[in-house]
Amino acid sequence: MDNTERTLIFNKAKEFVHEAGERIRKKIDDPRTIETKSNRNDLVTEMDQNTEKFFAEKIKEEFPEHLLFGEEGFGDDIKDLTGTVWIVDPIDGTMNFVHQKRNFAISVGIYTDGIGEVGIIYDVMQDVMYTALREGGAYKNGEKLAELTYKKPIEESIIALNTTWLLPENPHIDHIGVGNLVKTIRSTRSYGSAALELVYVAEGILDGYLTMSLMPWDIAAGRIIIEEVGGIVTTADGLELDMLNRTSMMASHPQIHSGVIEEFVTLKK
Ligand code: 2AM
Ligand code: CA
Ligand code: CA
Ligand code: CA
Repeated sequence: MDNTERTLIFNKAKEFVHEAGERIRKKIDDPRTIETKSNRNDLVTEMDQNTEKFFAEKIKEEFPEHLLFGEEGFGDDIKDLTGTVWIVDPIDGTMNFVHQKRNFAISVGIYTDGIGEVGIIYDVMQDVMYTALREGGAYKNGEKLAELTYKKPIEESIIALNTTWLLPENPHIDHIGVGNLVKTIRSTRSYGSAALELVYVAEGILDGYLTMSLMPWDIAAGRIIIEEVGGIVTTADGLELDMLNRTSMMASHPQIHSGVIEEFVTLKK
C-alpha cells in the first residue's frame, strides 16, 4: 500500500469512527434491548449490531474491494488476511456500555496482507481518539505519544488483568503464578475494555495487560498503537499473535515483557 492510499484510508476510517461514535452518544440514554451470546454475562445490544452494520455499509461504499472482519457477523467470512481487511470491534466493552454508559471504545485495525497499517481506538464518551500508522508513531487526539523507553522494573508496574485468571478452576493459566505476579507488582487494574487497556499501555498509564482469551477484533488496532511506541505484544507465552483466532495476550512496556512471561506465566495445555 503506498502512502497516499494509506492516508486516504486513514482519513476515511477516522471519519467513520467519529460518525459511529456520534450515533452512539446520541442514543446513550435510550432504552436498551440486551441479549446474551455464549453465556449469561456475554452481552450484546442492538447498538453493537447497528454500529457494525454502519461500518459494513461505509466500507462497501468507499472501498468496495476491502473486506470486514467484525465481531457481530455483518462482515465477510474471513479465512486469511490477504488484501485489505478492516478488523472492527463496533463496541469494545459492551458490559460497560450497558452498565456504566462509559468506558467502552470503537476499535478499528486495518491490515494489508496481514500487516497492520492503521490502528484507531475511540473512547466514545470521553471523545478521545488514539491513532497509529505503521512506522508513523502513535497519537492521542493528534498529540504524539512518547516512546516507552524509560526504566520500568516489574516491582513498579501496574498490570491490567481479569480476576478470573486468579481462580484455581480457570482452565488457561496456573493461578499460583498469576497470584505471585499480583504480589510482586505495584498493583492491578481491570477496565473491561481490551481496546482501552491496550491504549493505556501505549500511553504508559498501565505497564502491561495480560489476558488469556481475546479475539482478533479486540487486539487488531491496539497492537499497532502499542508497537508504534516501542511496546511488545505477543501471546501470553511470548509467541507471535494469531490475528484470525482466539488467543491469549501479553502486551507491555518492553522492559517487563519477557520477565513477566518467564517468571510468572505458565499456561495450562
Ligand atoms: P466486548 O465487550 O467487545 O465483548 C472484557 O474484559 C473484554 O473482553 C472486552 O474487551 C470484551 O469485549 C472482551 N470479551 C468479552 N467476552 C469475550 C469473549 N467471549 N471472548 C473474548 N473476549 C471477550
Ligand atoms: Ca462481545
Ligand atoms: Ca471486544
Ligand atoms: Ca464488541
